[in-house]
Amino acid sequence: MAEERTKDTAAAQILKRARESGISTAFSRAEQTRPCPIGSTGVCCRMCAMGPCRLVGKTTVGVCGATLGTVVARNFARMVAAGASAHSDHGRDMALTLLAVARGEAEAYSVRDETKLRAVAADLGIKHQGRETKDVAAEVAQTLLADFGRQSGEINYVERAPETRQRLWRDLGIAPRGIDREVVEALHRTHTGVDQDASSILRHSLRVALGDGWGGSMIGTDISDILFGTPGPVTSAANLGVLSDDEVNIVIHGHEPTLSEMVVVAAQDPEMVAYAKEKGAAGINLSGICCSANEVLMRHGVASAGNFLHQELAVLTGAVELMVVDVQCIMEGLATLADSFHTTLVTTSTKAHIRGATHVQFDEHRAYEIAKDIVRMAIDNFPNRGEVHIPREKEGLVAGFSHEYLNYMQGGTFRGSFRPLNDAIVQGRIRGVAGVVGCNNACVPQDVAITGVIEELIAKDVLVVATGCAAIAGAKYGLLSPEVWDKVGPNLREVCEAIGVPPVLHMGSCVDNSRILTVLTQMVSEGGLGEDISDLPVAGICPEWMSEKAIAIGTYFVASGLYVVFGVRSPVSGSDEVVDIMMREWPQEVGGALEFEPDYEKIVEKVLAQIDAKREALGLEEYRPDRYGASGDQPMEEWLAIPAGQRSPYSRKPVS
Ligand code: SF4
Ligand code: MSK
Repeated sequence: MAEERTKDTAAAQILKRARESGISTAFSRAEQTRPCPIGSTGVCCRMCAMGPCRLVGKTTVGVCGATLGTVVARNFARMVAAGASAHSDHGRDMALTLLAVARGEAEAYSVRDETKLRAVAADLGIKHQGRETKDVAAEVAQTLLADFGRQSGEINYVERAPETRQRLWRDLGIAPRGIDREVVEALHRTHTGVDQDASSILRHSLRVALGDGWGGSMIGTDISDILFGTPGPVTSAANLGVLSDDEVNIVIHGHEPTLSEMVVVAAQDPEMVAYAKEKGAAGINLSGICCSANEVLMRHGVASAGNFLHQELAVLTGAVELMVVDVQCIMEGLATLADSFHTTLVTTSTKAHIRGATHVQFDEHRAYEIAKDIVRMAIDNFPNRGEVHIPREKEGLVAGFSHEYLNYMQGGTFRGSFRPLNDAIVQGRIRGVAGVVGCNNACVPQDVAITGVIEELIAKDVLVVATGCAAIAGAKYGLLSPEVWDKVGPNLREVCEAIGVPPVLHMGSCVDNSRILTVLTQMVSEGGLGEDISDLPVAGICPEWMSEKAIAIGTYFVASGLYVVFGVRSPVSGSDEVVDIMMREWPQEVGGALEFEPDYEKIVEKVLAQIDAKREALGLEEYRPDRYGASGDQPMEEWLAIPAGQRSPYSRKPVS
């Protein structure tokens, strides 16, 4: 039954009601739709009209002679290219918005974090002292935009990586030239009759992915911070219980923060609140799904109604007046579902139309006006609300751990550093660090692997950083709340309490995985943990992945030197040659490996083995549980006492 496909009791209640009413959801459709056993292992090639060629049984090559290795590698490379395109197009839109702001063409926006703007300008070698903000912003936007169409040389942020890593990329010929160029070349190479050597195809997919992580995604994160503020810790809540039974519920879903930021402002506009009351509502309640949720959660404390598989469930409560979406991870099934309820589904991007939805074209030049129109549509829909079933489940959380804030937290404004974290790792108080990232997947029980991995790792003194839907999953079970201490190993607990951070750090949305790259780089430059990212006792995990973006993220972490393991199933299991390249050739070339393992307990074993092997290679003290454990002070609480709108990632004093 569909309700057995989740660990979440709120989801199970809604799914039971849906089943009894005969309404289909991704959960029930996943029961009926078995994944194609051929396509899911990567051995189906449909690159030309002599196929599709399915390389199964006695068929070991395609009509053109393409081998299993070539076919599987090509399919994988195309996943990386599609994922990188999604992140990078997001980054491009952010850069175009910054340029419009600098030119005075997008009045609703401004540069909210001038410190970050000038830090980015300095990184790019742009003179910023004594120059007006708008001029610096315009040059930063144009310089970063040039990285998309660059034909030769390297994208700018390659230079942010540790020097050893930069040299390695250059020696291997995988330093990305232009973000778009690498994607186009991936599509060219994988066209029929071009690159037909699995190693070569996969090496290029590393280059494409680097253009995402150190390019499009990093640009997306930096410019979001410049325009909307660099996050610092915020308290909030997650799960369907954040929906309100007496207010107008607007759910923001998708990825780009340009529209959602404006909806946040419009929903607080006294004119809109008064209008909602006129229509019989107690007010306006905003919440988010997926990464739009993460963006407004990190910056404004807007509650999250849930992760990827919660999008339909929110509508099924009957309490959502309007769901506004932009791009990525939006299920087409929402349109049909919304028809069965009073919910209005609003699409806003030129790139993402859904038949049956209401399209309101977003334009950053008229952003606030459009956001108000959307909020008004939601309010007008409130009187149409019928029966409502909102589960009570919601858990408190702390989110908003930008790299800047972590730096500040470990030493203040003048002595900010990663020294305390590095020292704790060197001493064995923190065993290592794991990134737990990525989606939900309707083919596996919702949240089981994500929360299982997080709980086992923090119990064994591994600090977890989380992004995307994995972060929301953790939040729904209280793993991002300061009350989680009874589940944390004594050594990790001591360090986290002393520094003042929870054991699971919510670092943002999918593009914000680039924040993890920045943290890793700073851990290297802080010293004591080797010369390169590949030396660190760190691993990446994507327990319930489903999107091509997740594959691109995993691949850029591998190319940056990490061991990365994905759950669910392997899209490359059809070729031993490809598996061998990812597990044996890549470690020799880039120091990272990519593995797929459906059993989350085995994932934990593999990650701990990897972390311990890195510790040993660094000559660090052997990790010994129960050696430490006395708790320290809790400076984060001091910070959280500052009212939300007055917090800065650079100071523990209120800013006006
Ligand atoms: Fe078949 Fe080769 Fe065409 Fe692929 S490219 S569909 S393997 S003939
Ligand atoms: S939203 S890519 S389901 S993490 Fe970024 Fe969640 Fe995966 Fe989409």
